[in-house]
Amino acid sequence: MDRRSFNRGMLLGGAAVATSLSIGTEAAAVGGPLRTAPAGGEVRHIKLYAEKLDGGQMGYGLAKGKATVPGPLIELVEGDTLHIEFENTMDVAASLHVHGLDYEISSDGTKWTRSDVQPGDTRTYTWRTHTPGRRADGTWRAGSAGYWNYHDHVVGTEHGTGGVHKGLYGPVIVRRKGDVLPDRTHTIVFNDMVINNRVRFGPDFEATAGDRVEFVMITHGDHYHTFHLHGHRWADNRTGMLTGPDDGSRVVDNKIVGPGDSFGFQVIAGEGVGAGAWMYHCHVQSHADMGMTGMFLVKKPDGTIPGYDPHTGPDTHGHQAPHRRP
Ligand SMILES: [Cu+2]
Repeated sequence: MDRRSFNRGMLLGGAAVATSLSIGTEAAAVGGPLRTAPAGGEVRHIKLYAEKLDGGQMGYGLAKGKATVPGPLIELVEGDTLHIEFENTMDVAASLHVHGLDYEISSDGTKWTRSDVQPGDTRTYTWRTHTPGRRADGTWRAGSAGYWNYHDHVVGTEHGTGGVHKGLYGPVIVRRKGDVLPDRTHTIVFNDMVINNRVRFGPDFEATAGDRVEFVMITHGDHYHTFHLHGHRWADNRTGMLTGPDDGSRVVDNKIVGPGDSFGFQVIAGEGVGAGAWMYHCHVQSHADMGMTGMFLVKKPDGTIPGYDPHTGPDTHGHQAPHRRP
């Protein structure tokens, strides 16, 4: 199979439905060879649906009936072009607006530019990406690589305030050739005072010590937050990783974030600290106290987590059910 393919679920179809558009292959065994992003330049096509969900929520999905909050991870390599056939199955107009990538005004996803999509209609949005390089005038042009995000820009107000509030948002990763690929990627979205639109407490994420785990962190809504992860840290740069001993990027475990922001990083689960139920949370104290917190559950190879009882754990964590807010 070609390295650059849709993930197994999407290729096989049927019962297994992809929840992301991935450039990766099967996860490497722990301690296996490092996998890196190939060169870009492919032209790819996907379908994306906007759907109503239970409890008044809305979501994006790669197949009908499969919408999620957050929406599917869309992963590209610099040089790739993505055509997205977007179908609005809802009874209100909606759209798709992306940060960080190259798009013509016809793919802006706003009412102002008439690039919104009426109920039942379909529209193709095109996102392009580019590698870094020198302009003719000698200045340096940044590449598209980064941790970005997409969201609705139409529902509720002409800024998509209602759509974003109800769950129409998702992650985009553009990698650079040679970037290290993770074993898996998780998305954490601080949206107003909740995480991933759950009523109280964010989702828990599981890993085995030694896994290379990537987090994409996005912020929406009306508030500023500080994202904090226990026991792990990252470099405050494009990849979250230092390139070597002379890389002066600041290393942090806490980062100020505001609406529209997105960033990402990779950690080796439990590196130097071992397995455990490592909290992540907003570090604004009142926000944490209101439930803006979740767990990074790092298991030992035998599957156990020292000191963690899901039923009596700190702050009554342990529930896995998605509690969507009304
Ligand atoms: Cu907060």
